[in-house]
Amino acid sequence: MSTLITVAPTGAEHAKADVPQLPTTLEELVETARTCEAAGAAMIHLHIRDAEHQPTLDRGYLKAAVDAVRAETDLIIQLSTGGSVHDPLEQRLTVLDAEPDSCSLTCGTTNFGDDVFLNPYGFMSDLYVQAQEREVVPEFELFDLGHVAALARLIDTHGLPFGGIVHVDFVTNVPGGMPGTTAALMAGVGMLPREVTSWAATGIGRAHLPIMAAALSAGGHLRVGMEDNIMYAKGQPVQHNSELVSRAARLATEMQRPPMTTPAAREALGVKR
Ligand code: KMH
Ligand code: ZN
Repeated sequence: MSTLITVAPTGAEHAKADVPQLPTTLEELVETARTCEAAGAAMIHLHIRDAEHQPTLDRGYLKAAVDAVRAETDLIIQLSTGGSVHDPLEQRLTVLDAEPDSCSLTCGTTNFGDDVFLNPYGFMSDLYVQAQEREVVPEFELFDLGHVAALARLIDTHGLPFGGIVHVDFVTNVPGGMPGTTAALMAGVGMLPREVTSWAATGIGRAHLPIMAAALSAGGHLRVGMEDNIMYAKGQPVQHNSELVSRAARLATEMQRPPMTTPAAREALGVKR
């Protein structure tokens, strides 16, 4: 069994001024996408920044990024519908207008440090149905165990997502969400509804490596990237997202689960060709 490696290169939380190596311009994003694909990533989870390096959901910026990454790589392009904690729900739904292959769909509200990452059931439900209608494959982001129950409710209510596959990603160690421990991850995996076909995991900050090891050993897939973790090791900041992808690919290969190719990932996730 191979390993799907997703790179989340930017996120909405880190400031370019604090982390200059964060890819925020279109040129930096495309270069990052190319390098990470070569290092073993098959999917990219994108948050877009504007000319001032601030998070944006502006359709023009999103479409330009989708088009450029699509032109330059074979990566599955997943746009974040989570955006930043300040983005209004209505605008988060418009992300689908940029025609990504995949979109994130977080399955519940979470405390997010001192902020709240809002995901009321009505919003999740609208996003689920709109993704079905537009033939976009959702990746269900699970920040907490209650989110697993909400996912089951969405599937029961609306049927399977576009593509007929249910792929989830446990986002662990967000301050306010589930801890980045093997025990918490395994509790979540044990609760997954039977419709779930594959799962991945990421650990924010210092949970990055422990969660990677736990996921690899338990048959899960991986998400890595500077959205989740800006330290390669103690005292050693990440200089480029490809360092994180390369390490994930090396570990996965050693575990006899080499990186999944992009065509295999499209097949596995039910993404349109
Ligand atoms: N930036 C977080 C508030 C997602 O991409 O869907 C939400 C997030 C989840 O990153
Ligand atoms: Zn994200």
